[in-house]
Order: sequence, then structure tokens, then C-alpha cells
Amino acid sequence: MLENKDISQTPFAEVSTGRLSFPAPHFIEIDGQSVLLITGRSEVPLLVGDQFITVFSGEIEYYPLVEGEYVEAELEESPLQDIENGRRIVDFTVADFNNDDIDDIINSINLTESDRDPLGSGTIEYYQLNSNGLYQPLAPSPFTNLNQEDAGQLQTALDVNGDGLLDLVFATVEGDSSTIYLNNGDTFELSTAEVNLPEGIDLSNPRVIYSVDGDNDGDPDLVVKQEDNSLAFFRYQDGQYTAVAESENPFAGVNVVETNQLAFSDTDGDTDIDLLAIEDNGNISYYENSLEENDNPPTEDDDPNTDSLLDTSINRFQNMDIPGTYLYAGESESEAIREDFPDFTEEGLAFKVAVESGEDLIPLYRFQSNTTPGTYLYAGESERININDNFTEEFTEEGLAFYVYGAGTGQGNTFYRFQNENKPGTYLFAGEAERESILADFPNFIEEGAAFEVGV
Ligand SMILES: [Ca+2]
Ligand SMILES: [Ca+2]
Ligand SMILES: [Ca+2]
Ligand SMILES: [Ca+2]
Repeated sequence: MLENKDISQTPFAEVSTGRLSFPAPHFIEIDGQSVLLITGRSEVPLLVGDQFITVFSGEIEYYPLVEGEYVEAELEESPLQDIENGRRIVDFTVADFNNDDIDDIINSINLTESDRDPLGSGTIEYYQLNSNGLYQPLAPSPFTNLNQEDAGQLQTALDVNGDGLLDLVFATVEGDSSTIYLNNGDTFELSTAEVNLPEGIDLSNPRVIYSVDGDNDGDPDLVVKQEDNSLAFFRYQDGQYTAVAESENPFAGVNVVETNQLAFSDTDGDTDIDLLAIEDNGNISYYENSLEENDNPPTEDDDPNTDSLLDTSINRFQNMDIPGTYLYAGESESEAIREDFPDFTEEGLAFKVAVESGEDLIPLYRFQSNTTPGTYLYAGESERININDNFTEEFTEEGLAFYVYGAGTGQGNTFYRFQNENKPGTYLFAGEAERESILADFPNFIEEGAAFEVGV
């Protein structure tokens, strides 16, 4: 659960973005010390003839963490002193591209003369920390066949081909095209290969894609800012990114402002990832991740008797034709949906159920809504009878879905039913952690109470 903190009570109280336009935060760790870098453009008045014009120049501000506070220091005296400030740095990425556990820096510089024409020729600089403790540009550049029209654009780091090395993606400011440079270890090479990324990751909009190890397993996952300003989480595993269910999304419930630039770091030192956001107008927000919800995880181990029965995974899909509506499917149906129904976006494991009847288990039946086809309701026996007696115009029964424990039996984890008020007759089932974020942030979902108990 992420909590928006009063910034004056955080390590960022002394951070000022006033001099910069379009400020963006980045965390870099140098010799075990956390440093906040804020990049942006400062407006420099320049006398041309007899009038002043405004020149935009890429700026980096350097804030090392000192005694629990990020306090500005001179870039010129820092390990980044060889990164010349005040040029047209368009975008700036901090990531460990060569997997030596030391952050590297890649920036994209626009070489175009005119500020009115942000496109054109550019170049890339790749810096690594050398043995003298200074970030210095790699020479020759590891970008072997860099196209000058790609450089000088927005960029993001992500492992496009799943080989464990972060690649670099450039995209135009307009978001109409992107190019990928694959990291081969020593060099980056322009790639034309087709990429296989899950739906929801749009490479032409790098500003919303963040490489973050959100689940703390050492591999960078992806956080993608959605159009509704929520954050989707794609877990990296075995060379692939997979969207997770909201109940497993460490950033569920956060809604950042549309223009925010984000940076992720474990700021409070409790191992989970916290979030710093800066709006274009310079406003800073800090969201602290609290482990609270995991302190006493309601796992099925609470009652070992239930382990063997709730053993079948049910995945959740969101119907993107009607966002905010969901389908729950077992593995074989999930395969068919992945194959044939691209409008359903997989969100990952929803919960675990039983596929055969057993002691204390109750059947749930699936109904499709006739008023909003492609949306579903899951009902127990008595509600099933009521629907078939009184609501056949609204719902069509599709048959037995699976078996669960009844709400209040204490044999599994409680899931709650919510009706989406924007789409009456459509439903979402959520576990305790997701329930809290829905109650806090999604007033259009009306809680109808505990629905059933399942494994997680
Ligand atoms: Ca490195
Ligand atoms: Ca790669
Ligand atoms: Ca990870
Ligand atoms: Ca933390």
C-alpha cells in the first residue's frame, strides 16, 4: 500500500525544482550513497541583437542523501563532473546496463541548432563509473550503428528481448515511432526484429515506461503509467514480462498526475520500492510503500486443511472494450482468450479454487451479462436460482465455474464483490489488499460484501 506523504516530513523537504522546466527525478547510487538527480531545462535569457530570446538547455541538479535528507551539492564537484551541464540533454536514463551492480548513465543530446525544431540530429553518451570514482563517457561509443535521427529523442531502458541485459528504446516526442538498440553486452545495435511484449506496453511512449525491480528479485520489472494515471506492473520472469493482477501490483491504488515524471527507489530502507513524482510545474509528491498489508499475510497456510483443495489457478482478464469489467478463467480457457480475444488483457493470477466438489466447498456459477456482453457475474446456488427466476433478461447462465469456500467459513482468503457503478451489472472480485485500495481510490466500485473464500 502506497501512502502519499506530506513532503515537508520526508527526505525531499529541501528539494527545489524552481529553476527547471519539465523537471524529472532519477535515483542513482554512488558508492553506497543514494543521490537524487533532477534533470530538466532551465530557461536562459540570451541577448541576440537588441532583444532577449529564451534558450532551453539541459540541466542536471545533484542532491546526495546526507543525514537523511537530500541536499543539493555542486555537480561540478561530484562524480558526475564530466557530464557537461547546460547542453540540450533531451532525456537521461540511470540504469545498470552492464550488470555490474553499478548504475550507468545514458543521455540523449539534441544537436539541432534551433529550439523551435526539437527533432533532427542527435547523439548518445554512455557513462560508466570508472576506478577514479568519476562517471566518464565510454569511448568509442558502444552504439555501433547509431542513427542520428534516433538519438536526441526520448528514451527508456528495458530488456526488450529478455536476455537479462537492458536495451535502449528511443521514441519521438510525438510518440509516432520508436527504435530499439539491443544491448549485446559490449555494443548496442539497431534492431529491426519484432518485439514480443504484452499488451499495454507501448514503446512509442517511453515517458510512461519505467524499469523497476518492484518485486525485489534482482531483475528489473516494468511499471507503466496508464492513461487513467494508475500504474500497471509487469513482472519479469524467465525472459518475459507478464501483467500481474491488481492484488499483486505493488503500485496498485496510486494515481499520479498526468504529467508527472517518476523515480523509484527504496527511500525508507524497508526493502520495498517507494515512489517520487514531480509534475511539470515542479510540485513534488512522495509515496511511501508500507509493508503493513504483508505483516500478517492471510495465506492458506493459516488453515493447512485447505491447501490441497484450492489448487487451481484462476486468472483475471480485463475487457479493454469496457474497461473496469473483468473475466475470470482457468488455464485452458485462459489460453483460448490469449489466442483469440486480444481485447481481454491478462492481469495475472486472481486466486486459487477447487475444480471438484469437496467437503464444505460450494459451487460458483458463471453468468454473462446480456446488457453488457463480455462482462460476467459469479454467483452461488441461491443467487443462481434467483437470477434464473427473475433476471433472465439481464443474465445468461454459462454453467458451473469452480468451487470455493463460503464467505465467513475461515477456510481461505476472503474475496469481496464490487459492482462497477459506471457499468451496472458488472462485477469485480478483490482480495483484502486490493479491496482497501478500491475503497480508498475507486468510488465507482460499490462494495457488496464478502463473496467467497479462496486460495491466493
Ligand atoms: Ca553498470
Ligand atoms: Ca536485452
Ligand atoms: Ca523483479
Ligand atoms: Ca521502502
